[in-house]
Amino acid sequence: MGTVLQAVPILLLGFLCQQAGAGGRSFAIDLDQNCFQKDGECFRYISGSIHYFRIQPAYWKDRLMKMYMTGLNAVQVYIPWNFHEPLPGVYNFKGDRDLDQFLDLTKAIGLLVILRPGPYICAEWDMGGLPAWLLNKKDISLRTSDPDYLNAVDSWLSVLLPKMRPRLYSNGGNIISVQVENEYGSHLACDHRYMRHLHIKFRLYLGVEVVLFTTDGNSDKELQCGSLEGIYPTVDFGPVPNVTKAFEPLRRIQPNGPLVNSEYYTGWLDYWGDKHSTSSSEAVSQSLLDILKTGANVNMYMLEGGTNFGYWNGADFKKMYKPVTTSYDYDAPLTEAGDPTEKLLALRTVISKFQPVPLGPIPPPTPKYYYGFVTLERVGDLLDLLDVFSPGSPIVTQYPLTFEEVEQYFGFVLYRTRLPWDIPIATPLLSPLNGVHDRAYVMVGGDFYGVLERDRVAEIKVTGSAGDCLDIVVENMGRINFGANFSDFKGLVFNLTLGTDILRDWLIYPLNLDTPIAEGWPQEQNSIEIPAKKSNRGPAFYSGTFRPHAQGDTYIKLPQWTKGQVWINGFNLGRYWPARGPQVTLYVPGSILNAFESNNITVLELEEAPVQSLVLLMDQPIINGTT
Ligand code: 6GJ
Repeated sequence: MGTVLQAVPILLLGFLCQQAGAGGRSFAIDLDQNCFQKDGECFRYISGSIHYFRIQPAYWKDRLMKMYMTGLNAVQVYIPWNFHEPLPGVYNFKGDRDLDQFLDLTKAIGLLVILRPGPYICAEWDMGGLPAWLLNKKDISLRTSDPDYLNAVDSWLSVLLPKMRPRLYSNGGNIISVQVENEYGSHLACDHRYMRHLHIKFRLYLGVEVVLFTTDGNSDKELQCGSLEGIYPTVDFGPVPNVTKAFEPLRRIQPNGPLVNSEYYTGWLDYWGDKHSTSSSEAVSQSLLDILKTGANVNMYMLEGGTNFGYWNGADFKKMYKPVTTSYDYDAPLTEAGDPTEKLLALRTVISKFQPVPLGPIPPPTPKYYYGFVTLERVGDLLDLLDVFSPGSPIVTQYPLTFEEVEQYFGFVLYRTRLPWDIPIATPLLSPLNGVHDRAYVMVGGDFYGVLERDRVAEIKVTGSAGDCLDIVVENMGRINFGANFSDFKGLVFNLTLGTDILRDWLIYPLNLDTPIAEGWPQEQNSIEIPAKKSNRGPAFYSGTFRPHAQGDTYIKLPQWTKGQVWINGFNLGRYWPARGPQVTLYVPGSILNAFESNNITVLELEEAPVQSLVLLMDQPIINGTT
């Protein structure tokens, strides 16, 4: 039985009202004075976005301190549902997912919090924060009143929101407002039953006092669809020539009350293969000045971007599939490594014209270390390591299944079949319906033939003999996080053909790379007999060790490598792809290193490794390389 849209009984609402304002603290909207009211006084927030899920916990305090010293009085915090509920009913709030620890730090430092729990958050994060296991129901209608979607949302909110209630400002905490959904006006469904359902749930768990708001692009159309009676509307826009004009659509639907720009873009995101995005300090400072002059409230998106560690990056669809890079530097005022920039100092000067900024210097950049070259040894082909990474028996199926159907949501899956007949002449292997999501590394008889790529390479020519293994390692490069086609299934989502015939009878191997590597593979495993290989092409593992003279941040560069994944001490740093750019180095937080001890580097190269398998640990980032 799906969720019936629940109406909160009037009695219950009455009870909730009695709870309002306990302790005399209040944060509310003053429609007469066009301001927020904090404890009865007009209050304007100057906030910045920071994503705890893109920064190692050891550095949370450092970043928040820098934000406080910049003169911000609030931080805006997204909560990615998929980061905390990796499987239905399985919750993780530990370690780098310890949301309570992060929020405690914001309060201890004296920052207010603008909370954005979604359930959808966009954020260039996999599937916009929605868990991929929702796609186990193939025809689910995400971000609508689809009962299966709402059931999962209700279950998640029943865990998350009660944790947030004691942290609300009126209950003695520092959360002053909570956003419902995210830019719903940009989602074609425009299903207000869904938004009303969320509104009821947020009120049920958070009470009637907390300020609830929506955020939408600053157009009448987006605000029309994205806003909802009873929830305060806000907009987002970056540097503009005329801020008053930019706020006009908001004023048309909200004539009174505080003006809010919930996402004032201080930079922009990067896609693999595009130029690194930058946004001038002058333009960003000027529009911030103009926004503050109007008396508006503002949140700078991003104050610090951070990193898409592991496989967490999202993607957009702009005429073609465009995955976001590992670095989420965003050309933000604090760099990916949390270092203050000239842009930060310029924004601090602007802020100081409107409210006192804390005395004293902004904490300086943390030291970056050059640990030098590390030689890696070839461990072996991925195809020779299935007993390590896919110990269970393969799934036998006539036609390919998606990642979601085999319940492997991130990383890689091997699809294996056998050539049905001799193909002495190079014959097209192709996905007629562009069904490789997202990149496929093709081997015949163990020899690497090349890559199929979504929206870019739909065909590759192969030869071989009947019975040869045709192995296709498919990589999930990140799920689309914005726009309409949301159910971004991964894997071979449509059949492949060889020549004109559909390939059948597949073995599917879900590949769990991260658990063995986190447990010390290959360095700490007993020696493994792996056949030597003459070629440096095709998916293969390399590993090495180094002994850093400090426990400080560094950047790993993989010169002449092509594309792959890199781990240090079992921590998945993310994707490297210097062959595509613009990102060339990956940020390595010092917190994952062990000074003066042996540290492990493990690399999965997917295409072609250099003859000399060296990597370099250097003290400078390169995220604007050639593309
Ligand atoms: C916001 O909408 C979103 O709310 N935004 C962006 N949207 C443009 C989508 C590109 C086609 S880019 C940066 C921000 C974040 O994604 C934010 O979560």
